[in-house]
Amino acid sequence: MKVVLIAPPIMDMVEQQLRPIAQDATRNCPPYGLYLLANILRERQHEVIIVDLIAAGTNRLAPSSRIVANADLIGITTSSLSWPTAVDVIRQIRRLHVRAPIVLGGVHATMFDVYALEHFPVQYVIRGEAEIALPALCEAVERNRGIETVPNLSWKTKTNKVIRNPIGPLIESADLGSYPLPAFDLMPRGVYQSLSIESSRGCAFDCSFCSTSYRQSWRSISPAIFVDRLERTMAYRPRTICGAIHIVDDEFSIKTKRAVEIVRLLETRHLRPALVYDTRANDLLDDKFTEAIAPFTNQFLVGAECGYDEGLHKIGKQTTCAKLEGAARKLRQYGISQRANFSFILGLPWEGRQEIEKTINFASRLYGEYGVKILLQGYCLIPGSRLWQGQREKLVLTEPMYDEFGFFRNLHFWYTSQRVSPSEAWEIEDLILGLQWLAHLAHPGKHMIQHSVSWSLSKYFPRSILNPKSEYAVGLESLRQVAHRSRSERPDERVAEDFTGSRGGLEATHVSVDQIAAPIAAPSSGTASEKEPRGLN
Ligand code: B12
Ligand SMILES: C[S@@+](CC[C@H](N)C(=O)[O-])C[C@H]1O[C@@H](n2cnc3c(N)ncnc32)[C@H](O)[C@@H]1O
Ligand code: SF4
Repeated sequence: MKVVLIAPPIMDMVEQQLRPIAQDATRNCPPYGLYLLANILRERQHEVIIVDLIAAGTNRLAPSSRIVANADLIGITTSSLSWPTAVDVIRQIRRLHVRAPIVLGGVHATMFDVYALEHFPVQYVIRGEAEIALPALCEAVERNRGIETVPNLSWKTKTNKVIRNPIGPLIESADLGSYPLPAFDLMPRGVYQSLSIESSRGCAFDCSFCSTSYRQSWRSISPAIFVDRLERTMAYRPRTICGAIHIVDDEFSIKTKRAVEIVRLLETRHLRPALVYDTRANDLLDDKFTEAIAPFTNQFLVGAECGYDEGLHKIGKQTTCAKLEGAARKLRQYGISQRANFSFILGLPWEGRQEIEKTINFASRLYGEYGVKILLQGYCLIPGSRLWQGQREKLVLTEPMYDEFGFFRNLHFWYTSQRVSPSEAWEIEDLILGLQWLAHLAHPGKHMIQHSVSWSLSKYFPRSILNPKSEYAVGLESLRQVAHRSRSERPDERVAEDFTGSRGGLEATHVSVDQIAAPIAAPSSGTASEKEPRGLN
């Protein structure tokens, strides 16, 4: 059958235009899962077309409308940040009067399968792994029977009742490497920075902020099979911009001994990939691993998260600040500290200004002493984490809140996730800006401290309106100004009118003593003794 697989990018309004943002603006690597599924289906003789809207940098389906119109099944991959684009794509498909069934997959649809089926014109959701489920669905759709036996499938009956088939067994380690490589031949040339490859699936940990799918469940491809796959993947490097290979594992070095075995195989086979991967500080403390991986490292991310032990403990990170610092020291020793990105989270739900500053100070010390890059990321309420689930259970957060473009700068998210006031948040921004400036002087052009200001902060609480020295009256104060009669008409009235000075603070010397003493409810432009409302006659 003809299957069209669609990858929607994360988008938002930038300069009044809907544009790809975040990682999808830089197109780090192709979506591994979608390209992998394409080849699994091709192996079963299905005709597959990938409509890679991440690569195309758009949400517009129009250029692919004929392809979509000819499909027998349309698959869309989803993450929470790209979900608004997926919603838009679903609507475009139906506006084209395409009736082919739509199947959703990926982390967002897995979490919200019932919601998606009940609220959007889609027929199927595959929850979790789709290597077995998607070919089974294609077969069932082709034969028009057997839907009830497709593992992991949620689907709608003719009467629109949602049925959730049972989840099939997880793919075992022995089978994880038995699938074909992703369909990199379908990947457009010169668009993605690097290629993607999987060496293991899942993570042994369960950090409270993290939304990864397979927690406390880790499976891996054997080093020999992985290196074979890596060598075959490397053949596609000329299709990318920088030729690096991004290992998409949650935690590549969870078993450092295994990672060292992989490096030894690369050495014996004279392979020299430039690897991008995620690792943990605890793993980097193992000299054998860090020394071995160093020459193959292009970039890597270390989930550092907090600059104080209590925070690390609350997250369940199973590490300490001493270990984070030990890891940074080792990286300097092996000469790869500048390739490390220590990722910290600012504004976790329990954090006030003091905790945030502890993290910033600790992070900048790691940069200053050991030369690692630091990423300071504002805490984001992304569905799927333990922290998020707590809020969902209290109905503070709900599924529809993630349907619209720009949901991440929704003010509701700001209030439900922040403990600092907007003014404090700007003071923290100033601190970071100062550090960034120093880092720029020491390492020009290297962006050693990366951070971006929260969208809600800059949109809803711009510095200009928070500045207490602002010289203009606002809101009710403005209304009161326009309501005043002139001084000549009411010579006895002592008004708090100052068009040139500042509002509030010590400089507001025109405010009368009566006014300061007056109860809050009294009109500010009159004295407390005036009982009659003015301006009604
Ligand atoms: C590698 C990775 C990246 C890479 C590459 C992304 C890419 N283009 O592939 C980079 C660094 C660029 C990245 C960026 C981001 N990521 Co990321 N990323 C991952 C990671 C670690 C692996 C993804 C992966 O390839 N897995 C392996 C494949 C095989 O699994 P899969 O994609 O889930 O696909 C399987 C199923 O889901 C399903 N499936 C998938 N698609 C489809 C489609 C159909 C039709 C069907 C039927 C089935 C199906 O079948 C596949 C095979 O079993 C995941 C965590 C994880 N373990 O999944 C986080 C993860 C997906 N990322 C996450 C986040 C938050 C981000 C960023 C927003 C980070 C940021 N601050 O900018 C960006 C957003 C990018 C984007 N487009 O969404 C979150 C998403 C949470 C959520 N609720 O959506 C995750 C879960 C990480 C986490 N710990 O919380 N990411
Ligand atoms: C995908 S995570 C995993 C990193 C790696 N597996 C580890 O644990 O070391 C990458 C980093 O993004 C940041 N991050 C993840 N979820 C976040 C969220 N909800 N809000 C802000 N930052 C987040 C964290 O700093 C995290 O370490
Ligand atoms: S943050 Fe990293 S270590 Fe923690 S659960 Fe997520 S992937 Fe695993």
